[in-house]
Amino acid sequence: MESGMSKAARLRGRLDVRRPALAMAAHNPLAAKLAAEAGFDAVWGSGFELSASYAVPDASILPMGTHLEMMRAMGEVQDAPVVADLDTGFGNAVNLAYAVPRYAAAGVAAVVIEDKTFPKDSSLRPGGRQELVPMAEFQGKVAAARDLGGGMLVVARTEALIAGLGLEEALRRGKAYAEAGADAVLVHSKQRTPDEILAFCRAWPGRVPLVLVPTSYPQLSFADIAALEKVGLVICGNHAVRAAVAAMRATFRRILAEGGIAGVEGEIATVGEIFDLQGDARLRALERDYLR
Ligand code: SPV
Ligand code: MG
Repeated sequence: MESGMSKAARLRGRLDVRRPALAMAAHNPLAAKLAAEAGFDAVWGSGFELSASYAVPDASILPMGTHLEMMRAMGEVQDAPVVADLDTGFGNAVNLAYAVPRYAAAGVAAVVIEDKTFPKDSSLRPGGRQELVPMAEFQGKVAAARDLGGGMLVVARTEALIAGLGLEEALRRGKAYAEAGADAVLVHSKQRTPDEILAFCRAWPGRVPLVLVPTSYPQLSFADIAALEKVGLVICGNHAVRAAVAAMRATFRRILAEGGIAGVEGEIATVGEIFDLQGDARLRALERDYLR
């Protein structure tokens, strides 16, 4: 299996602002495998998706170990680099200093940390609590992740636009985080149009590539983003869990409404497809080679 460091190097080489890498969110290893199979360059180890899969809010409710083990499992079943969403880093810079080597040991290629206070609230939640730590404090977190991350990419995420602090503050923070050693800067927005993000991208001096999560402004296509020549990675932030919820809801309701499972048979994955995704070919090879 390819090491996390090798995946980190591959992802680093893929942060091409003329042809940004594309990451798909995942909440379990099966979703990660499907994202890689579809052709995404990376898997987004989304805190929102993982929280949703436990049916709890994305508000620092799940412990680090739950997220860490999921990142390890996602990396074990497929080859795309895992970009782990560490939220605020599970506390202050000291907490982060203990967390980061564990993510490196789990085979993660990149960590994303955000400049909100711990415990965090979901960026997209209407009326959510969006408070930021002082810029210098977050620079310390970036430095800790860079120094102790064993070669993982460090993506510093500013929530200045989410917190309503405006373009100048978002740019000030983004630049400060790049100076502190971030490999890329994620800038998030929950505006329904891309105007705010486009203004940020155009003003960005380009010292390191940007990362976007266009959930709120889906009208901005990958081609539009590439044309900016500032963005190295685009993250589809929650499309695995939303697709899964829509498909399960429709299937479950239909089975009850139709009084049986025959109607959905042609519309859901076959049992054979699931065997394939479980790695049945490897199981057969192991049986052949070792079962006596
Ligand atoms: C996530 O997917 O967990 C993210 C992106 O951090 S967002 O939910 O839009 O904040
Ligand atoms: Mg998150």
